[in-house]
Amino acid sequence: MGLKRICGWIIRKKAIGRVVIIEVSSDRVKPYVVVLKEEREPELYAVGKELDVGTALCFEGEEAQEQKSVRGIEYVARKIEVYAKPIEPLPVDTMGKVPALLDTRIKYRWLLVRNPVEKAIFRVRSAMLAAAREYLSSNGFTEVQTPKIVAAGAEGGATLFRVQYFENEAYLSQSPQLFKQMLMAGFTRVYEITPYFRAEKYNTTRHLNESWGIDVEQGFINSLEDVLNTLENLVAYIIDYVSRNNAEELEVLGVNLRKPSTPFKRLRFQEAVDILRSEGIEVSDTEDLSDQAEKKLGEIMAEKGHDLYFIVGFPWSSTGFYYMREENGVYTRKFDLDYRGLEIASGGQREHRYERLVEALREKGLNPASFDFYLEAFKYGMPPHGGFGLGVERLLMRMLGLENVREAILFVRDRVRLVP
Ligand code: ATP
Ligand code: AMO
Repeated sequence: MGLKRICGWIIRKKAIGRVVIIEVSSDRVKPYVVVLKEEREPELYAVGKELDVGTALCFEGEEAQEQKSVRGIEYVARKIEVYAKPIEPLPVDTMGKVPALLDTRIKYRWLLVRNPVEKAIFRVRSAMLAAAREYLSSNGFTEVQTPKIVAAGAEGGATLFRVQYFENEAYLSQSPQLFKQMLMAGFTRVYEITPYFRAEKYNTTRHLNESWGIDVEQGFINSLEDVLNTLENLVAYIIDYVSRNNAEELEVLGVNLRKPSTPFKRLRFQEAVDILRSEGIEVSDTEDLSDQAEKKLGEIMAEKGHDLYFIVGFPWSSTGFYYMREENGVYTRKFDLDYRGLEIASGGQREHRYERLVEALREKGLNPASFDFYLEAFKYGMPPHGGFGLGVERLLMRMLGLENVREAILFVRDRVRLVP
């Protein structure tokens, strides 16, 4: 066993007779439980008795022979060093016994990460990204970084945040889309873990104004299937990785995760429309599925045993300019990946032929001149390629059964939040 030094914050203190029990939150999800007995360690007992919840300390000790606490790992301390005492009582319950409203949780997230549930969520988030990096790098993808201050948006003008860039108008990047495609001029596989900045007009449980994506692009593809394979294997790998490495987090959160089986079900967009119509849901042939339609489809697919499923072949009228169109021109090679009725990723095969791309920009009412920097990359040997953006918060939300996307990001940027 041996002596160990552990640092953290007191989240609970209990005095029973001549024993003081303090629970210390550190980087593990379960607290360290330090039992101080007047009889056994009178000096430490005297120190411990005076400490308040919120104190930052380190202790040296060893795991107790007999583990009696159900809440954490019991330690016998040999030394306690106090680093900082709270100057006011804490505004929230860091032990996690008293549930806080979402608004309070968001405001005090930096303090509540002392509590096992909040800590567990963000440790799983960290593991998700580690898993993604592990999967992608071991499959030959190069991690890249692209600019976040840009001259043109990839996902339409409506959700762009403007910034003054010296004498020019610029925007915050909505998506690394254009840049990851440009890199297909010299890499065959890239990925980026990146923020998306979007001035979403709606206040929903699944939209943030600053969110994160795992963005992938791969070249020399034979068909869209190559891209779908990458995404389903990536998602299955992430879920499996978390289920193997984060047992303690999942236990605290009461979540039972199992690796989904691959391949995921592929549904044509038109099939999805037909299914929904047969259930009496009104859906358009030319527009993206509504929030309600997405949810309903999730229920129908769950009944058939599909938690995760692709919707492939969105109509051209509903997509960005960069997706490859099918021969008939009506449908595209754009897909979504939905997880229990929530879109968690979107992607497709791109138009890599220069003339067609210019035509597509015009058809979407965009000025090709504003995209010169992007179009140039298609002049010198651009292979067929495709990719996707996988929403980190949305995937985490579904994996852990969270109700609001705001629970899946440490510092929330939404319509009403610019601090902390
Ligand atoms: P993407 O990431 O491709 O933008 P998404 O999942 O973010 O997809 P949106 O495309 O932004 O979803 O929204 C889907 C549709 O739902 C849009 O037509 C949008 O107008 C509508 N919508 C979203 N939130 C609300 C809301 N709170 N009230 C009404 N309509 C909404
Ligand atoms: P899309 O716009 O669908 O596609 O974004 C990809 C994924 O990112 C997540 N996401 C968001 N999550 C929270 N709040 C938001 N405001 C938000 N916006 C997007 C979703 C979504 O599925 N360029 C394409 C990707 C590609 O084709 O490669 C794109 O950005 O989970």
